[in-house]
Amino acid sequence: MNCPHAEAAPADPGAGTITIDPMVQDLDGETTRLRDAGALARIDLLGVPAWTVTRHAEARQLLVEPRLVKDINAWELWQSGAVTHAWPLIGMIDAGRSMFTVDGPEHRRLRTKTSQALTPRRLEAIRPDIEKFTEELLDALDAARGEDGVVDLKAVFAQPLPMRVVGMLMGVDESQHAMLTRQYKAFFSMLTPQDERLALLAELDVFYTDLVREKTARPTDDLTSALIQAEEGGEPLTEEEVVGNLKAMVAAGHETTIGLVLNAVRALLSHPEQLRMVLAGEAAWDAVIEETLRWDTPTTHLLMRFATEDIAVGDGVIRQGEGVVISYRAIGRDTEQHGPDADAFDITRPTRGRHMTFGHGPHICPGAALSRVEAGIALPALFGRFPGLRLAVPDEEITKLPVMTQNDMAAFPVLLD
Ligand code: STR
Repeated sequence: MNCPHAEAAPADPGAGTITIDPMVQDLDGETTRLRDAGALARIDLLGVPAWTVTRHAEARQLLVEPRLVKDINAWELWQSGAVTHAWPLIGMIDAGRSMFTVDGPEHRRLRTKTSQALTPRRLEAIRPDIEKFTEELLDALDAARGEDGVVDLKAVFAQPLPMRVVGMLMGVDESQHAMLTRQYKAFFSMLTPQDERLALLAELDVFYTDLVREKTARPTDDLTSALIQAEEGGEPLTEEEVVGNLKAMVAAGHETTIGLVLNAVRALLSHPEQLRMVLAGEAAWDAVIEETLRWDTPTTHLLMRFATEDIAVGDGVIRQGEGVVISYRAIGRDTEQHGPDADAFDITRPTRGRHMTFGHGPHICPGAALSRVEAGIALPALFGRFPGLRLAVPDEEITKLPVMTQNDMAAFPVLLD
């Protein structure tokens, strides 16, 4: 195969292949097509072929499969030079050495400290801080109302809250939050030219390396300092490893929780009877959070894992050297797992908690409990302060950003009362 992401028109991906739309014009349609294509589907990612897993049971199998690894060097298209840094999605895979990119015993070494810092018990200590950030941002929301009463719930509330939380955890100064938000927005957007994306990633590397050096010289009470001081299995993490973990934590902690909060608000506003139930105390906020995680996952596609041997899945085979994506949004809509009405948002659904949105196996999201705490504070506080909250535009006018891996709204204009 020659350069698959060349400027020229992409080669015909072939029959049975689903082309993932970089402009995300019809996410629900794409999710349905993926689910209906079978447990293992062929996809095209900007000219690069891959497999994706679209069903719960098969994903569960593959996520504990030791012959499926994160190391990009196991990818035949990378080894052959068919995929290079010119491919716009390369930053999702070639993200530096961290718990996100390493498997096996080394992975455990890279991850232990972080997962220990994010247990439900440890998180109780920062609950008051999250509550305080939430109240401050609700005040900001009130104040940001335009002449017409409209305010963007994303820009003013859902986006800054997780950044403040992960910033506090990792020791990133508030003066840097706006810069990071801007950089990640450009990183994820497919409208950003690839040379700009590579340049901003290099800038972020400098920023995070400086931060790690600063925390090495003057440790403070944050997870970055703890990672620097950690000795897992007698071996301290290298600077590159601390930087990698810090990057992964900030990117993941910031980006995904925005989606969780906004998708929950959107689902409730378009299902008023269920909103009424929660506000009347007839259903729990936890039920809203779990059903949102299942029905409208913040991560649409997780890139990527590579087969070190041929692996049989369902009635297909992933060949050695091929790449595998996990399509979490389709997995949440699996009718085998959630019943024939899997496409319906229903907070009373018995299987709402039996989703796999945080993954499974060794790489299962270490921030899962944190995101539940954040959403569990933000949602009741938002509707408590503004019980008449409603969309300022028809729901169909809410558009997705051109982001291939994340489920990201462009904006969420609301009226507060
Ligand atoms: C973004 C770019 C970067 O510098 C580091 C990472 C590693 C962690 C990744 C992150 C990425 C993209 C979003 C991810 C996150 C882990 C969880 C999050 C994939 C590649 C999810 O969307 C689940």
